[in-house]
Amino acid sequence: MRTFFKTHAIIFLLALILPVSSHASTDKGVPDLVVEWDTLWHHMMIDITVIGMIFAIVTLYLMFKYRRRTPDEEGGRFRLSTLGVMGWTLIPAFIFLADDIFLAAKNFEVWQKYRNVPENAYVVEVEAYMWGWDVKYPEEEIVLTNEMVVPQDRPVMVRLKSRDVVHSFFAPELRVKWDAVPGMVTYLWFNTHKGGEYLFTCTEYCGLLHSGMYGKIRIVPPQEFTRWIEDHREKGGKI
Ligand SMILES: [Cu+2]
Repeated sequence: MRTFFKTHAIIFLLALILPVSSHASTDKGVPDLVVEWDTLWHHMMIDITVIGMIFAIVTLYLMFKYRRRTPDEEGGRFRLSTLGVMGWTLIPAFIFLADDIFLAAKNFEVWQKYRNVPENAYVVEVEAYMWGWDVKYPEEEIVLTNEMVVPQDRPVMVRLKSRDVVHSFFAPELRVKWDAVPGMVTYLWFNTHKGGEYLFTCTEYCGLLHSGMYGKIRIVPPQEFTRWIEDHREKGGKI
């Protein structure tokens, strides 16, 4: 029995320690939300799997060991010592609780980064409506519909508004999602390390054409972004 608990402890500790080493942030000290979320997600998956498997194996083992061997067999007297009872109750409860608290703390850490916008963030305003998105560049007087162009290697803050009902801005690959609520200005921010096109979509059911309420985020190199801004400013903003 002692080796059994020892194996428990070792597997459990390994599950807790291993993913920690994969934590990373960008060179400029701006946290990488994609890495942070994924690390937390893997952490939770590993912990749930390891703990779930341990409990499933123990349950199956006990079910097999104490199975009824003949149809008329009656259960015999079997009593655990006080220490045994305490051990079987407190140790599993402690494992669950310790892991829960550990994950909650990790969660809180990621949450802080998620809600604290880096200082040098580029600000874009997004107004949601049934059924589309207006993307505004407050300093440039440029307005796009269902499209956002942002510079690479600079965090982007999105100020969210809604013209009518509750919508929700979701960019799955960038690991960000937040509600756009009428009468409120909410916000989110994301990293732009990798250039390319990313989907953003509405994830709050908002009526008939909710499923068609999506657009793309284009992350382009800084020089290209400056050129793009100048180009559209000359055209009088509206596109
Ligand atoms: Cu919507």
